Amino acid sequence: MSQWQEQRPSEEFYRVLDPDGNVVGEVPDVDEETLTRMYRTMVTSREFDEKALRMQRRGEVSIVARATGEEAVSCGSAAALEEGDWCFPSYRQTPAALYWGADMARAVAGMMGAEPETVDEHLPVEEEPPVSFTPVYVPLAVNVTNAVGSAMVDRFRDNDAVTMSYIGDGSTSQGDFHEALNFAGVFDAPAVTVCQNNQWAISVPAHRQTAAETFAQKAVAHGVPYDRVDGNDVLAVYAKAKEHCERARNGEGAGYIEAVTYRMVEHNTADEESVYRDADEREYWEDKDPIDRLETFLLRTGVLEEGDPERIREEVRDEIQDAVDEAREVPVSDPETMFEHHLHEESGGSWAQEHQRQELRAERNGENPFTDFTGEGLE
Ligand SMILES: Cc1ncc(C[n+]2csc(CCOP(=O)(O)OP(=O)(O)O)c2C)c(N)n1
Repeated sequence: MSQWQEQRPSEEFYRVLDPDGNVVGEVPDVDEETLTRMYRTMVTSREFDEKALRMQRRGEVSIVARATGEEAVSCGSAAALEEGDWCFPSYRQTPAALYWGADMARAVAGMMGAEPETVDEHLPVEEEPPVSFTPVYVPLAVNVTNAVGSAMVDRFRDNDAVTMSYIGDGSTSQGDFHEALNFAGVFDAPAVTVCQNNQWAISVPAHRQTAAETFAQKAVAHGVPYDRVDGNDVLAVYAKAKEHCERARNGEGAGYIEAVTYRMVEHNTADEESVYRDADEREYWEDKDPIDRLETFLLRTGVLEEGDPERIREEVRDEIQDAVDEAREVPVSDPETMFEHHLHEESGGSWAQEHQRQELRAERNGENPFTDFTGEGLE
């Protein structure tokens, strides 16, 4: 018996395609090439997740947080960005990075534990993506404060760049999120914040996360214009993200989107979802799969032809396999590099850091790692 039953969100949100792929709203002005790129990105992300999971099960990767079922949110919103813009992702925005051409082999090498320096040395960047991505943020909500600060820099410099950041439903309970949105509202920062409401924050369902009716309402208090969209409808996400980006680019200030989607898999590979949620929930959401929805639309409109989906899936599987093969060639980083580039490095490191370094050295020398370290000599 699950501890919680998710309460289905109201469907009072902006939608272009219904779950069966029928057009029920205004189709945004997107050319065929972009539509195909969105589709391919979402398929790539899904296949990438599957591959990463298999690598995790084999012990090649320590932990994986998949975007499965949520691909339309970050793909549709990132597609609204333009060259020169900024993206501050959290850990579930693989599709945003893939849309803008992130190098897969470099990403896999990082997941396999290679330090950035090792990755740079063995898989140097060949071409920077036209949109700048910060590294993935794990401490929740700090990416939103950082994004708003970065957006202000562009404003002060009269750059017309837009900065987009992502936050989960649970993370909107963090103070940083409110500080960021408040600042963005007051100072008209060209920052668009996307709340990827996937119904769960690990084991806490959305309805236990807030007493507000929707996560979109959280923007009201901060005076930031907002929209609530069907997060499994990539065209709806794109259309609203485009509007918010254009407003921000024209100096009209910040924007906020709540995209309602569903985490179709576990929180990450260290989680066991059956402990806290019922299996039938997933069936309900599987019918709303964002990839199937776009695929139906593209086949009906002739953007994709019979056989294209299978061909694309095969192509991306090969691409992913090539990237994994490349990443496997990257040598293991020296474990001691984890102590480098810390804030206190110049003063010799903190006592705790130095202690850990000594323990690691002892262990690697086959000695007792539980050293009796006094910290003498440290400032
Ligand atoms: C500041 C901070 N507190 C706690 C955590 C531990 N933590 C990692 S993910 C997570 C849940 C996040 O849920 P949500 O924001 O809904 O995003 P989702 O994982 O569902 O995409 C928590 C509490 C963290 N990473 N950072």
